[in-house]
Amino acid sequence: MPTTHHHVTCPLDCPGACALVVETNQKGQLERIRGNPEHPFTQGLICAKTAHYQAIQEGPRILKPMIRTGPKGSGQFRTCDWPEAMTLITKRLQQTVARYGAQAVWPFRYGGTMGVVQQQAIDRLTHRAGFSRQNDTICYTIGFSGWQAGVGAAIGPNPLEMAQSDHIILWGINAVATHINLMPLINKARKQGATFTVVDPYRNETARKADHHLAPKPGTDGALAVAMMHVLLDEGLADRDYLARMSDFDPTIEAHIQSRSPQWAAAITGLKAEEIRRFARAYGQAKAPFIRAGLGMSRQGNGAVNLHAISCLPTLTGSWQVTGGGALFATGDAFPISKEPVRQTQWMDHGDLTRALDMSRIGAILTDSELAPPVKSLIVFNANPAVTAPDSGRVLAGLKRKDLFTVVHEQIMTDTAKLADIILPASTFLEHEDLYKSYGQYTLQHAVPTLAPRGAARSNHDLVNDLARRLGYDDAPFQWSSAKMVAEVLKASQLPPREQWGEMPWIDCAPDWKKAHFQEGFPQPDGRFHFRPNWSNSQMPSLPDHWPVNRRDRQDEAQRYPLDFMTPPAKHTLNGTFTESQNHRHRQGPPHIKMHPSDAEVRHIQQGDQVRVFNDLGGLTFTAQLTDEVPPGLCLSEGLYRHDDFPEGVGINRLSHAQPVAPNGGPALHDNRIQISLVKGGSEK
Ligand SMILES: Nc1nc2c(c(=O)[nH]1)N[C@H]1C(S)=C(S)[C@@H](COP(=O)(O)OP(=O)(O)OC[C@H]3O[C@@H](n4cnc5c(=O)[nH]c(N)nc54)[C@H](O)[C@@H]3O)O[C@H]1N2
Ligand SMILES: Nc1nc2c(c(=O)[nH]1)N[C@H]1C(S)=C(S)[C@@H](COP(=O)(O)OP(=O)(O)OC[C@H]3O[C@@H](n4cnc5c(=O)[nH]c(N)nc54)[C@H](O)[C@@H]3O)O[C@H]1N2
Ligand code: SF4
Ligand SMILES: [Mo]
Repeated sequence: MPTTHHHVTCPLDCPGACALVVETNQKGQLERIRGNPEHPFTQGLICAKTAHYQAIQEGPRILKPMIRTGPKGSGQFRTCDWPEAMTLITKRLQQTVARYGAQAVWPFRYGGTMGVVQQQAIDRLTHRAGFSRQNDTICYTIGFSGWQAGVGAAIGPNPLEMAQSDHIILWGINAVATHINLMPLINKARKQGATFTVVDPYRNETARKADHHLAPKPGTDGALAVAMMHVLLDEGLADRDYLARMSDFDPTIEAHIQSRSPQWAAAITGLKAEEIRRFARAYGQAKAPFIRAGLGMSRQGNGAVNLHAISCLPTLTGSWQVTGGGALFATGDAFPISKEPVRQTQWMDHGDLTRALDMSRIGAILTDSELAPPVKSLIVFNANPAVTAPDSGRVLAGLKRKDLFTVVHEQIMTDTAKLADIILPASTFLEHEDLYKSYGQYTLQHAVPTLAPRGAARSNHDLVNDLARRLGYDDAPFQWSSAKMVAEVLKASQLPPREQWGEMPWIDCAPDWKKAHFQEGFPQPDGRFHFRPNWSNSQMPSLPDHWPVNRRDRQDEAQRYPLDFMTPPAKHTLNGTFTESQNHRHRQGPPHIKMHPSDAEVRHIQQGDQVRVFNDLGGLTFTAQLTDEVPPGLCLSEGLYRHDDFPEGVGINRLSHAQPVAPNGGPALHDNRIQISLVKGGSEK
């Protein structure tokens, strides 16, 4: 049967934004998804998650609007048609607005799809109607705050240059699981003799492939980076001319770094002083060392401070100046994309600026009896906060509130959808149009639908426009098709219209070499890299340093909960996106916690035992996996699970604190403390 090839983009919240080739058969059915070999960054390689996206596309999707019939959370719904659901939603939103004001409505959205047109489509209605806005803190805020403090913006050398580096350092990024397309670049560089180092508290799959693995304690990278700077200065490996020309480096900063020796850092990081010295030398002696800093390392109470300290290293050595050298945290600011046509921020001002609610604190916000006005209506797009937001205990208490009217627009029956009053069927990326930026590479891509929507599924764009019109807003952007929206975005961004892009649906938005390497200045007001971060929070250290504010540093908690606990992504799932795919769930396996044999032994725990993992927020039952991939004192569980994967009926974020991290908020998802005990005679409720 003849096969048709369609060129689309992976929409998932992943730095790759891979270019995909989707094969359909004569009947228009999905046959296969693979990487596009023509795309400069994808180069034909995609992860197994998206290669098996069929399990979502054709799996147990939500196909029709549904209205709750039983008590909240009972899972009892009846299907209905769109007009009935939309009429009801319109009426309920109007009631909320009339009684409590527009800010009592909270459209909650995050990263289910990363497309420019679909992801934040609701914002234009939020702004027009004066609903509560959202602070998008859950993922990027902490890391970006650290990067911005030094470099100034999320741009840097093209990741393709990694192939030309002679020492690649993956720092707090588990690329094999979360950014697979880095691996061929690393392999290419290694064939030419490059060294590959991973800095990560545990021996993850990426660390297993490295030449060197440094495993500092979580939240101690600032100490490691400053001690490395100490060695670099000491041993004449700093580029003083570059420092004077391109940064605010001065004798006070130098004296501070001189006071932070490898011995000092050894006591904090748990690394040996000699190990730190060796790493610093290898870094300083490399001609083109490339640091790729991940988001994982920023999910700590002191994450912003640590990321800033790391970004000082290529400035100290001047390695920004070399092809294959420098550092990269994210690429998003390089795209000359205006989201104005989608988001319409000019409507934000309603006399007073509407309030912005912190998405990571959804639990606290929904259960706050003092909040004025309270959140009375919640519309969830592109997100599964019941699973992905920290402090699940409170999130669930909030979502279960009888007086909260919740609409969830979803592809699959997530734990959040189960708690909705009305569920609306969402189209997948194969069924709707969009433009895709990336936060890990530099192409802008466009994708048109390749498959007909299943059931009555509709895109975010179409749903938002329908809802807006029903609420009485007939402004032009609420009339536009998604194709018109794409055209408007390109026009506002002063980019060529789609027809002029050529055969493949992408254009290169990479900054030119000089800009990417900051040859003519850093994106800071004074054009210099800042060793002095000038944090808005005066508690934070004024120079690169170790900042002991993590949970381990709090005496009371450290004693009661003696183990560090992290929950980084799993290889075969992506946040909550594949929770309804048996295929992906099977690959991930049931909830297990990695612990060092010595931590298990003192607790009389053996491989495969059921264990109770708990802290002040609550407890969960896991299967113990004894392994020296984690050092003594650190436990971790990879990936997010469905609530019913645990006997307690709550997911992993039951154990995560939601306290905002300085300076700009965001949860320290990999900075929690726990105690573990053996479950005798089965699991507890
Ligand atoms: N403990 C712990 N918690 C974490 C993390 C961690 O490492 N540890 N990681 C955090 C991070 S980095 C992030 S970014 C967040 C992610 O948090 P979320 O954004 O909530 O999670 P996702 O699973 O990416 O996407 C949510 C949902 O969007 C739906 N969806 C996909 N496409 C569409 C669409 O076009 N329209 C609509 N309406 N829905 C769609 C998917 O089916 C999915 O259920 O989770 C955070 N939570
Ligand atoms: N397979 C898969 N891929 C994904 C995702 C997924 O859930 N699954 N999620 C996507 C999303 S939304 C995001 S934001 C990215 C995140 O992807 P990454 O940037 O890779 O971030 P994480 O996976 O959260 O953490 C990476 C590593 O940081 C380490 N780490 C934690 N704390 C510290 C620390 O203090 N110091 C150091 N040096 N390392 C530390 C963890 O052990 C982990 O191995 O991945 C995306 N890709
Ligand atoms: S690596 Fe990331 S962007 Fe690429 S296909 Fe997989 S999830 Fe999508
Ligand atoms: Mo994320």
